[in-house]
This record gives sequence, C-alpha cells and structure tokens, in this order.
Amino acid sequence: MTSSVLSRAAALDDRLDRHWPVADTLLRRLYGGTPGPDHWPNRWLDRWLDHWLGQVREAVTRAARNRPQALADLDTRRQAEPDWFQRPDQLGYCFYVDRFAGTLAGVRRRLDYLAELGVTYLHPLPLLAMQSGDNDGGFAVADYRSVEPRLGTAEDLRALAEDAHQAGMALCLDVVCNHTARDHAWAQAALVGDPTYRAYYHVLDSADEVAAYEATLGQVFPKTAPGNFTPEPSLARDGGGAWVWTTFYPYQWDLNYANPAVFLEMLEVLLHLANQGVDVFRLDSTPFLWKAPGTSCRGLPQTHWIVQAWRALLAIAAPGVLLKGEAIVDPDDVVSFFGRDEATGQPAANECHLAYNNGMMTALWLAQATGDATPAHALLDRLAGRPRQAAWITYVRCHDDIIWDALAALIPQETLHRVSAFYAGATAGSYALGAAFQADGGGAPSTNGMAASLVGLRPEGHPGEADTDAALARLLQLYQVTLALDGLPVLYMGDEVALTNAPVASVPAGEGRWLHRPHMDWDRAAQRGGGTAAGMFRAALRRLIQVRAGLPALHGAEPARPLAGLPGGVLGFQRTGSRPLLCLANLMGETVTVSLPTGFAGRDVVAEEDVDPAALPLGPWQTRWIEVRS
Ligand code: OTU
Repeated sequence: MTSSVLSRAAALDDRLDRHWPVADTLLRRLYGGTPGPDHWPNRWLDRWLDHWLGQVREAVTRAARNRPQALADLDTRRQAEPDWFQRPDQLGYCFYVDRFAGTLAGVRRRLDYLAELGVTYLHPLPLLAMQSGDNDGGFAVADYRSVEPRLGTAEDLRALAEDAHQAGMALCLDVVCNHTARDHAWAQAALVGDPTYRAYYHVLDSADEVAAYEATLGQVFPKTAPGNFTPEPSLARDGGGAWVWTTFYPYQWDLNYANPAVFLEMLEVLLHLANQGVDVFRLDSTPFLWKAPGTSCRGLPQTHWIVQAWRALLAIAAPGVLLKGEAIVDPDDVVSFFGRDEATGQPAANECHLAYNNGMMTALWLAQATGDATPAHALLDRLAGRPRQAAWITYVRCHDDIIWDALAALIPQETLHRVSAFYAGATAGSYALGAAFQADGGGAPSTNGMAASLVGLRPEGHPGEADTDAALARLLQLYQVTLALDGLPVLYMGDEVALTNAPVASVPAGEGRWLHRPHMDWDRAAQRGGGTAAGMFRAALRRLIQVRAGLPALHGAEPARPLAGLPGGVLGFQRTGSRPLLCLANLMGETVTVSLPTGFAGRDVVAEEDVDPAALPLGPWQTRWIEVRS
C-alpha cells in the first residue's frame, strides 16, 4: 500500500468516527420501533434494524473507497476551505440543457461563455432519464443512473463534471428525491403486483383514507393536477381500491420514506452521482418527504432527520459535496432546512449547506411593484438567524413561477393579489408582461415570465426608448441588490442578455411555466457593447459580477442587515466586514436624495466615484454599492 492509500483510509476512519454516530442516531430514531409494512416481521425488527444499518454503513464506506482520486483531492481542498461557496467570487448559472445548448456535449462547448461571465457553479436542470411524454421538465425521473438519451450519456455527464472542475466550476444536479416517474422500474414493478416495490410508494386502499388526508393537505397544481392522490386500479389488493400519493402530477409518485429501503435507495443514488462528479445536490421538493395523518405533510421533523442523515453520510463518503434544500415555503420554515441543534433548538449547520432565499426574491419583486421596501427590510431581520456556515442561494428568477403565497405570513393577502395582478399586466400603470399561474385555495395566483418581461422589456426593445431604459434599469436593480445579499447568487439562463418570454404559442396549455423557459438566443448573446439592450445589459451585469468578486464585505457568512431611517421607496442594507458596504436601491421612477448619518466617507464602487453620504442622490431605479471609509 502506498502512503496516499493509507492516508485516505485513515481519513475515512476519522470521518466514520465523527459522522456515523450522527447518522446512526437519526436512523434509529426514524426506523427503530416503527411497525413496518406487513411483509416485515415485527418481532425481528431490532435485529433487522442493526442489519440494515450495517448495509447503510457498508454502502457509504464502499462509495468512499471507490471515490475517484480527482474527486477525493477536490474534497480535501474544499475541507480546507469550507467557506468556498460563500465567497464573493462565486456565481451560479441555471439552465435547461436542451434550451441552452442542445446536449451535454453542447454545454461543454459553452463553458467558455460561462467562464467569461464569471460563472463558478453550473446548475443544469434535470437531465436524468425521464418519464416519456409529459415529464414536468424532467422532474419525473425514470432512472437515476442514466442520462436522458436526448441529452447525452452517463459518460457525457462525467465529462461535463471534469471540464467544469478544470474550469474551477462546481456542478449542481437535481435529485428528485420526493417522487419517481410512473415509468420508473420501481413503479412499474409495483404495477405488476410486486409487494416490495408497492411498499416504496404511498398506496391508499379506500376513498375515506384519501379524503382524511386531503382534509389537511395543500395543493401544488390545483388546476392542472388537483388533489394529492391518483387512482391506480392495478395496485389494488383483495378487491379493494388503490390511490397512489401524487403531490405534483399524476405521473410523479411520492416515495414512502417510512420504508427504510427507500431511504437506502436514494442514498445509493446520491453516492453514485457524487462519484460521477456532482458537487451539489438540489434536493427537489425537500419539505414533502415525510407524511403523517392530520398534518400538512410539509416540513415534518422526520423530513429534517432524513436530510440530516444524508448529510452525515455524505460527509463520510464525499466530504466536499453540498446539499441544497428546495423549499419554497414561509421564510422561517426555509431557515429550518439549514438545521437545528436538538438540545438547544437553536439554528445549527447540520442539514442543508444551501437553501433558496425565495423570500427575498419574492419580496424584491414585490418592492419594485409597490415602491415599498418595508416588507423586504422586515424579512432581512427574520433571515438573519441563519447559521453562519450555511448560505442562501440568492436569485432573481428560476424555472418555476414566483409563488407570492410563500410570503402570506408577512404580507396582507390583498397586497399579494395586487402584486400578482401587477405582474400579469392586469393593473393600471403596470409595465409587466408576465402571466398569472395557479394558486391554492384563494391565494394570490403565482407569476410566470422571464425577468426581462416582468420588468417590462418588449421583445424588440431598442435602447434609447424611454421604456426600454427604465425596464433595463429595473432588471439591473434586481440583480445589483441580489448580488449584494448574503449568499451564492444564481443567474437564470438568458437573464444576462435580458432575454424575454418564450413565444406564447410555444407554451403548453395548463403549464404556463414554459413562458420563462425559452431557448437561449445566441445571436443576442453575441451582441456586445452599448448598441443593443442585450449588449448594454450584459456589460453592466458583467461589471457588477467583477466588482462583487473583489468586495470582502460580500462574503456570505454574515447576513445583510436592513438600514433604518430610509425613505419608504428606498431599499437599503449593510454588509459587514473589514470594509463595510451599503447597498441602496431606489425603487421608484423619480430621483430621491438619501441622507445617511455622517461621520464616514463613502465611495460608490461600481460608478467609481466618491459620494457624500449626507446627501446622496439616487436616480430612477438606481442602485449603489457604497463602501464605507472612515
Ligand atoms: C419543484 O418545485 C421543481 O422546482 C418544479 O419544477 C417541479 O415541478 C416540482 O418540484 C415537482 O418536482 O411546487 O412550483 O416547496 O414549491 O418543490 C414549484 C417546494 C413547486 C415546492 C417545490 C416545487
């Protein structure tokens, strides 16, 4: 044995010592003593649990030993710099593979374009083998171990990871862990009567049981996929009925995590993909993993234990890999996905390393529509409890709708409805070109549309037209504020060139989210300089990204703190550090002058000019990053 093999083995032992007890405790709590489905002999449960935990430990140890050396080296570097994803030079980019570059091989050829923009984190949306026909943009996975043939092969995925790593980029992949496609082999086995695989899903035998659950459940797609259960007569036993749990579309079957076999299967998926070179797992629909009667089945304690156990186990097998929670829920509930200390109940960094800051994203859009920064300021206060080692994913747009109802605990319903109508272009004076999507139970309809369209950019917009300039100023503001928040900012494909909505005729009936899933416009991306809206916007954004990378105050550990005493139409917060930074954004179409307490000098680090904090003008939708100098 060489010394490097020996030291790898010693490091693995060390990680087992540290993280196995955590996983063991969580898994015993989850699966010890719970009566299993009828094919597990209860009297053997304790011995069975020990045996099963042995299998879990074996899976993790095997994956650690099989981890390719290049990835083990990356782990070592990341362990030495555990804040790597919080640094201000980090920038993500999220895209559908086919719409951005056709195939995975095409993506590899576009890495130069992304590197030039400053991208360090790639998030291609689902690309694993999918349900045939409708598949929710790939969020219905038919096989977690192969790539969708249209997009490439497993080898292409490994090659993309390698190229990304060479270019200093991390690779994030969706793990659709809450449900499989109906096409998945497990679901297909269940449909032909295999009891082992039937027990991988939640199958209810009676309409009464369905009704009892429905009484406390919300609905994600109330119009296009009403209810949470889908009749599947082939799953019926003993002449009864059969309804399978489908939180999302009828072809997305929710997995039954009360069955330990499901936990282990998904762990094996994570371990497999980690060893293909995936650095970050976006755990799709994280809140939904555990179900219990009489609850909303969102964010239950067991769901947190599952994610915490995955984290501990990945820390053994692939210690450089991160978990990203996808919970588009009330901001306080989102914070809980970073983790919590059992004993004290205080936030602790023991669950997801990353989570989407949907609250601030939504509050920012709301702030621009209403000209009122108050809710965004209140939200910043609430979000400051995040553990310092965890980071937000900050973003302006993503592939989903903007869900106004996620702010229902903070903002009056009437305001949410008004903002929703504003972005659908349905209120007087609205510049927005979005569309309303579905809402649950009388809530405000969520909003579809590309960022550029929501800020009012017309597809054929030419610079110089007043409305184009205003639209671009609003778009730049959304990004300038987002880039100054604490977290890892992720650009949504096309936003860098102010790409507008997909043609309405291309949007399938009932799935309005395709409005903001256009094909990348490479002609637009080739436009440089000030002659066109796309060129101007890209240059301005590129500049912000470059400036950001050099600002120590924008490291993501410490949270943004709201500034008090600003005019209502100005959003402002402070980032601390050796050289503190103020971010000030005028949400209105008229110039305002802000007066900050004097006693310090300021410099606008984007415009590169000294400013007087006592009388600071902000033009229409202007944002400034002011470095504080004593
Ligand atoms: C996610 O979103 C994906 O981002 C969607 O594209 C999928 O359709 C969906 O899961 C099913 O796989 O409801 O409107 O709190 O909000 O999981 C988006 C989390 C969604 C949910 C989220 C879901």
